[in-house]
Amino acid sequence: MRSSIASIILLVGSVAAQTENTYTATATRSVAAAAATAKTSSPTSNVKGKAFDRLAIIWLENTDYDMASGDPNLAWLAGKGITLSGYHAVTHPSQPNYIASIGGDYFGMNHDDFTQVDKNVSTVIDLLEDKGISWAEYQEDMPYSGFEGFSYVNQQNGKNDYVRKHNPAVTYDSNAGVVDRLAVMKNLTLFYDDLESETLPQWMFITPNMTSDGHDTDVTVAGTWTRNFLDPLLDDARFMQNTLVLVTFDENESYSQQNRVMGILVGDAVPAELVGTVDDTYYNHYSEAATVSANWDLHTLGRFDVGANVFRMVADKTGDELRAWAGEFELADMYFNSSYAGALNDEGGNKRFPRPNLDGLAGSKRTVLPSIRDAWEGNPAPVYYTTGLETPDGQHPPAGYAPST
Ligand SMILES: *[C@@H]1O[C@H](CO)[C@@H](O)[C@H](O)[C@H]1NC(C)=O
Ligand SMILES: *[C@@H]1O[C@H](CO)[C@@H](O)[C@H](O)[C@H]1NC(C)=O
Ligand SMILES: *[C@@H]1O[C@H](CO)[C@@H](O)[C@H](O)[C@H]1NC(C)=O
Ligand SMILES: *[C@@H]1O[C@H](CO)[C@@H](O)[C@H](O)[C@H]1NC(C)=O
Ligand SMILES: *[C@H]1O[C@H](CO)[C@@H](O)[C@H](O)[C@H]1NC(C)=O
Repeated sequence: MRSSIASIILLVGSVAAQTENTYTATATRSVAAAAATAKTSSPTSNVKGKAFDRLAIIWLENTDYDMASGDPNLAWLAGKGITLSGYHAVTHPSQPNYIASIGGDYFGMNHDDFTQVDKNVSTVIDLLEDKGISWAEYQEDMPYSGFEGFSYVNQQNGKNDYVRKHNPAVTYDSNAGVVDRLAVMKNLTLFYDDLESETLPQWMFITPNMTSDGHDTDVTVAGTWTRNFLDPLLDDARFMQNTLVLVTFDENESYSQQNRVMGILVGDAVPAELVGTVDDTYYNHYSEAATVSANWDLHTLGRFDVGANVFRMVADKTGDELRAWAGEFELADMYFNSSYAGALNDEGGNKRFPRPNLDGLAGSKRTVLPSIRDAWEGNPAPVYYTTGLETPDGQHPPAGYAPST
């Protein structure tokens, strides 16, 4: 009996160990087969938040602030909500920005190459599930739910469509190693199915394809796509249920300038008196996780999410204090245009994952997720996270993490 339980556990262990790189087929017949059999699910929940009950995050690509705010469709959208004029990306190129937004760091990443982040690194997904908050990703033109491959091109014209580098959840093995998590990484077609059946989750990350998001095109295409997507939803009661929508960009296009991007908040969760206003508070991609933790009273990752400013309209309701950049280095001297060293940097330097800050966050309103504490307690890795909002960049790296070039 004992030995059969042990062998079942071993079997489960070996299946789980492969889950993160099983679903990669792109040949036409395999895609058809996978599309027919891939597990897809639409769990729902109704956990009340302090400022919103649903969050939809939409990321567009590579656009300077002035270009974004000058686009007529994005300007139209901004007029329906709050413009975030002090929102910053964290480095270049794309991929590290995406992984930072859910992981609280980019761990030195300086590339868009195929990456699997170690299983022991947690993300916002762990924070949400801990409190029973449903989530999903909607990745336009992902060939089937839970696809783990590097990319999938348009089958008619061979152009780029889906890319893994714009899918933050799948890049972390803590998500890709779990079948039930793969089942909620879906394509945009299934967004409309979930809308129709009123099974949209409470947290969702939406990535348009490489044409729609402006990556292979320009901000005019991205702005048009965004307006076409959101215009009907703004009046759709199946979507607007105390919903907040964040539209922003992964990074600025001009690498030689400060990596500031436009952010727009819309939705029926935006208080009427704030519609059409500009919020110039300092934010960065870590504010996305901070805002989610504040809204639903979640734990934290113990990384840069802890110090990041919570979006003001949410902070107004949660009591989180908004701070201005006050670091050793002037904000104007921070370009956030290159990466410090770290585990995911491919140019050398210190390869060690830093430990979440488990002991030095006095003054933080929230505590680190217990499972993160269990995983990292006693680990002698360096810690560079604080309760401050000031984050490093390649030219101002954390101690011990100077880039090697
Ligand atoms: C979307 O995903 C579903 C489920 O895996 C699949 O059946 C469908 O073919 C996909 N749609 C597109 C447009 O790729
Ligand atoms: C990208 O998505 C749009 C619709 O949002 C679609 O028209 C287009 O065919 C897709 N792919 C490419 C390569 O344009
Ligand atoms: C970042 O911006 C600074 C200031 O313009 C510039 O000197 C540096 O070369 C830029 N770094 C990269 C990697 O583009
Ligand atoms: C996380 O995994 C990496 C690689 O497997 C390992 O080097 C590191 O020690 C692990 N950290 C913890 C806290 O388990
Ligand atoms: C990115 O591009 C804009 C140009 O619109 C430039 O002003 C800015 O310095 C760069 N980053 C920012 C900060 O918008």
